[in-house]
Amino acid sequence: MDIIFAFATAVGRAGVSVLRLSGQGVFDALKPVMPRIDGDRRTPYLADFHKIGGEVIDTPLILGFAKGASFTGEETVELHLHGSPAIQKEAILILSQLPNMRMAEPGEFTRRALINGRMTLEEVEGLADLIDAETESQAIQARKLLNGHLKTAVTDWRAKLIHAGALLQATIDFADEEVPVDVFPEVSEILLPLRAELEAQARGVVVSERVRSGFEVAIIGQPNTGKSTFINALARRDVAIVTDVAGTTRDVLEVDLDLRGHSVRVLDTAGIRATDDSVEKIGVERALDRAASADLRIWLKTPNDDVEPVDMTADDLIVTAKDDEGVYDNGLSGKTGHGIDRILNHIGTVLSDRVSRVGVATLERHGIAITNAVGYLDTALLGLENGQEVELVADDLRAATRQLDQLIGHVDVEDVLDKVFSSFCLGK
Ligand SMILES: Nc1nc2c(ncn2[C@@H]2O[C@H](COP(=O)(O)OP(=O)(O)OP(=O)(O)O)[C@@H](O)[C@H]2O)c(=O)[nH]1
Ligand SMILES: [Mg+2]
Repeated sequence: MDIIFAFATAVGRAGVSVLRLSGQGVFDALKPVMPRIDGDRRTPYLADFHKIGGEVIDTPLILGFAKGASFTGEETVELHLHGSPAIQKEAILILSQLPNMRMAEPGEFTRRALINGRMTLEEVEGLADLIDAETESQAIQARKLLNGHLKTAVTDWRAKLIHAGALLQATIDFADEEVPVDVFPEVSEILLPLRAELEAQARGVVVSERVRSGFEVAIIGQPNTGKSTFINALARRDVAIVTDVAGTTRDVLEVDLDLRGHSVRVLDTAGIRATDDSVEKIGVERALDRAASADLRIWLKTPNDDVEPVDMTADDLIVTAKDDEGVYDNGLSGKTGHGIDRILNHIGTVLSDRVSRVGVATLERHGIAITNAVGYLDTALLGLENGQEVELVADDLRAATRQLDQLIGHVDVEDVLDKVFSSFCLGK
């Protein structure tokens, strides 16, 4: 296998920049450009790095890892170079000229870690998610995967399915004997709670997608209620045009914020009213659409405006707009900042509550497999109820087990791998 190399740190100006090389024989392979390189010596040391037959470009700190003791499981070297774009370019050029060495593909180090049994598929997915994480809730979710919570749960679910299957099998095996045993109540007693648990997990996946992509919070209300002023206050910059002309905002404007540890996309929308202006009309339609599909709505209401602009849910907020003096308990003033903290706290609480419902399954792939498993369980339960042949019911349980197996990488791993690794950054 080739020796692969890539920067493990972001490329660009920095104090230090770490170049990682992995592959059998990497220490010897580096000798032509680093004569003083010294195997997998435990302690870090300095050694000159020079062009082939040319001058020294840098004297990096060297960390050597023996086979079986590195991230990839292969012999690995880390060169801690100065974080200069010029040195980074030169280093890559020099290494590319050495035999059996090439730049790593995105995710290739992790792929090798998986091949060499240093990581499980679940850990790989968790790592990909963790590297992408920008907010606290995204990181918490990723660490669940990385720490093997899903695997523990799947092992438990599998055991239940296998237990139920064994009970059914017993009725097949002892069918000829005189003792008729009715195992069906016991089997449903195992399967029904399992079904409920799996369904909850599948619902959690939908939320976890939102954790990753960002929750949408729509600001809505009649024209001129201060929606754009409010989003500007949240963003602390002039995102939206503010004028005293009713109907200023037409397009939906989006601002991405890290709100109390959650990734949130706040939407400023056109003021909702009946209008003959064709452009404004489109804006109002967009406002209604986006408000309906948002995770949360904040309605900026004036005291004489009583018509709900869209269907509001229990978590949505109704605030009294332009309450500069702080007269109302639910008041908001984008001008003075009154009420903003209360609104942010509310959004934070609602989202934290939703995030807490995310289970151990967090990726779309998990949701699909679990939903499929629930489908097989439903068929099995229906079969039991209708006195279907026990063999057929047992088949459904096995099919459900196979779906769950996919979660922890027992089957179809290759399909998943390409998708996972393509999302990795270079050098991981
Ligand atoms: N006193 C006071 N005036 C405000 C407040 N928020 C906005 N305004 C004023 O109200 C007018 C409309 O503000 P916008 O923020 O453009 O209102 P909007 O809801 O985005 O309006 P449309 O985009 O037309 O729907 C402007 O003149 C703002 O200066 C507030 O909290 N207090
Ligand atoms: Mg506006």
